[in-house]
Amino acid sequence: MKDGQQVDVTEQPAVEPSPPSRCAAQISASPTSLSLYAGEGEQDGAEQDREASPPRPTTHDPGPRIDVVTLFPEMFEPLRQSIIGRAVEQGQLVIRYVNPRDFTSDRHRTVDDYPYGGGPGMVMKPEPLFLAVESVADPESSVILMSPAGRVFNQQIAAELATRPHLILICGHYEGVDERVREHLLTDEISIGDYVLTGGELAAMVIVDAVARLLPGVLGHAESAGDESHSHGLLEYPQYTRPPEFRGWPVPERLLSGHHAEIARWRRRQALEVTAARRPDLMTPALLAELADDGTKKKKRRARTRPPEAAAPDSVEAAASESTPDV
Ligand code: 4GY
Repeated sequence: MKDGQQVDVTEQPAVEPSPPSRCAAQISASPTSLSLYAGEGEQDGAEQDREASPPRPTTHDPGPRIDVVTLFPEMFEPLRQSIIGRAVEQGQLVIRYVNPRDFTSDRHRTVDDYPYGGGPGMVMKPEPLFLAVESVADPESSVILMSPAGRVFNQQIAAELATRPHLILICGHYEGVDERVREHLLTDEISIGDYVLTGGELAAMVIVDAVARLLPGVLGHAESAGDESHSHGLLEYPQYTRPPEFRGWPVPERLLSGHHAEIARWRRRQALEVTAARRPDLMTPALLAELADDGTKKKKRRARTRPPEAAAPDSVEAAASESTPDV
C-alpha cells in the first residue's frame, strides 16, 4: 500500500476554497490516523461564543467517525461550512476521506472497467473499493453504498445511523459498482430519493449532514433538533419573527399573547393541518383522529368523558397510544 490513502480536507486552511491541486497534495499527506482526526490542532481558532456545549477533547472522545470513500474528496468542501464545519472543528465528529484511486496498482490508476456482457458505460472495479474500505474498517463499521437501489433515507434512518460508532459511505460513479461489492462488502445500501445522480457524493453529504446534526452538542440551543419537521412525524408549524406586521400582513394574534399553553395548542393544530394538506401520506389514524377533534376540551379526554357515539373511540385510543413514527 502506498502513502496517504486517507485524505482529510479538513486539514486545509479554513478560509481558502481548495483547488484540486491542493487536494491532490493532501492525498499524499501522512495517513497517520490520529493526525487525520478532525479538530486536532484547530481548536484554538474554533469559535466558542455560542450556547453550544464546549468542545470535547478529541484525544479522549473524538465522537463518531465517518469515512467517505470517494474519487472526488474535494466535493465535500461544503461540509466545512456552518454547523457541520463547526462540529468537525470542535471534534464532535470525525470525517475522513478515502480515495479508491490510491488503492490501484496499475500505471493509470484505473478504478473502472467495461461491463462483462457488454452494454453502455463503465463499472467500478471491486479491488480499489475493497482495499479502500478495508484500510479504515473495523468490526464495528457500517459499510454503506449510496445508491438509488438502497432503502430510502428518512429521519428514522438518520437517527439510527447517528447511534453507530463508524460509518463508511461509499460513493459510486459511472454505471455502478461491481456486484461483488454489494454482496461481500456492504452492510447497508441507502438512497436519498428516487432519482439518479452522477455520483454518490451529494447523497453522502446529505447523510453526513442529517446524521451529524443529531449528535450530542452539534446543534446549539437556538438550533435545537427536537421540535422541527419530521422529528415527531409531522411537518413544522408556521414560524414568525418580528415585525408583528409586515406590509400589512400580521402575525397570528395567538403567538403574541404570551399564553404558552395556547400557543402550543395553536402550533400543534397548525402542524396537523399543514401535514394533512401537504403530506396526507404522513397522517396516521391517530393523527387523523386528533385533526378531527375540534379541540374544545383542554385536556386529552378520557374514555368515560367521551360521548358514547364518538367514532370508534377504542381504536382511536389504541392508535393514539402508539408512538408516532418518525418519518
Ligand atoms: N439517488 N441516492 C444516489 C445516486 C448515483 C451510478 C451508483 C441516490 O443515493 N445515491 O443517485 N447515486 C449513482 C450513480 C452509480 C450511484
